[in-house]
Amino acid sequence: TEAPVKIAITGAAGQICYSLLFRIASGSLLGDRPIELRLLEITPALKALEGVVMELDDCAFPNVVNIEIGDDPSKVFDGVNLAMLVGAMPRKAGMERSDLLSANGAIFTGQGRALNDVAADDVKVLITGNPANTNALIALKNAPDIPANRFNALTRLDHNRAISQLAAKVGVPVTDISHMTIWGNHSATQYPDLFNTLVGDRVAADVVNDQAWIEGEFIPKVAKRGAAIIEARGLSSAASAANATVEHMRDWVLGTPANDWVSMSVPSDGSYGVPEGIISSFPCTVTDGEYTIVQGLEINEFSRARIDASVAELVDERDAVTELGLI
Ligand code: NAX
Repeated sequence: TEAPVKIAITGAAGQICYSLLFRIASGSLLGDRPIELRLLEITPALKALEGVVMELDDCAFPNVVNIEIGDDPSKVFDGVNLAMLVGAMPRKAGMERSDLLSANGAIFTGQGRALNDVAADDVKVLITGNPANTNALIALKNAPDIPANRFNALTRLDHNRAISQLAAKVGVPVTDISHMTIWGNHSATQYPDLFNTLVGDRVAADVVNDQAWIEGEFIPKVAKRGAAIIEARGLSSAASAANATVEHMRDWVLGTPANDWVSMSVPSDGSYGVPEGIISSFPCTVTDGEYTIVQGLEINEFSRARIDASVAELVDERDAVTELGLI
């Protein structure tokens, strides 16, 4: 029998994981491959996590061969092949950005070191917890023995949001949209690029043919969708974030569809003038478990300015966590 894939998930008693764990366990990630879940929480949340595990047990999912929980990353991450780092410290009222970065820095330095010490050699690490790109950079820098390209951050939710908004605008099913790209940071500065996106076989920006809509409605709507969900639901997006986390990891492991790409935040190799040393969102394809940044796309003047602005924010965050001694 096949050895189970060991999957670590952090923040396992939280909102996103209440959806994510059941998607993974039911086969949305790896189909019917056997899996073992390794769930990490902080000590006060372990009781709640036990309740979530009771519910997982009650689903009697055939592919789940074992579930372990704990509050010590060096135990929970032991031998893991995939790690989804969802748990993070949310920004609270009155919190400065530097407070947020240091609170999360403490989490992601420790988890980076633990992965470095005990994860399987083939580990892939996906960071969903915010600020996701910079948290991923902190984890990567604290895991010197793991290749840098095994650390990704999530911009797939933004990617999916952009597809959905565009499809609604031009009145086509989402399956008619391809080659969407989110560039930059998972933040309000992110840039969803309609100049390389296709609607059928036509450039989306030409189909829309309305630069005012692109700048004044589309981009802000995608970038501020998280806030709109909070406004409507009273809670931040969870099921859609879980879905995006599953899709990113599934595509990273099993490959992207032919003739399309997805948005992944990956360590920059200098492509498209994005400086090395930050984790930024790019159009990527995946074959045999290795992603490649799509090369040769045209970047017009408008796109250039938007990408540069988001990248500048990532460079600022990198500088801030460097100053705090986190990387
Ligand atoms: P919740 O607050 O519901 O859950 C987070 C859980 O993480 C809590 O149970 C907490 O105890 C746990 N946790 C905190 N520190 C931990 C640590 N050191 N080790 C293990 N677990 C720890 O938040 P939820 O709504 O699930 O969101 C989780 C994270 O995803 C947040 O940082 C949120 O900002 C981020 N998001 C990222 C998105 C993205 O597209 N990249 C979109 C959705 C979401 O906003």
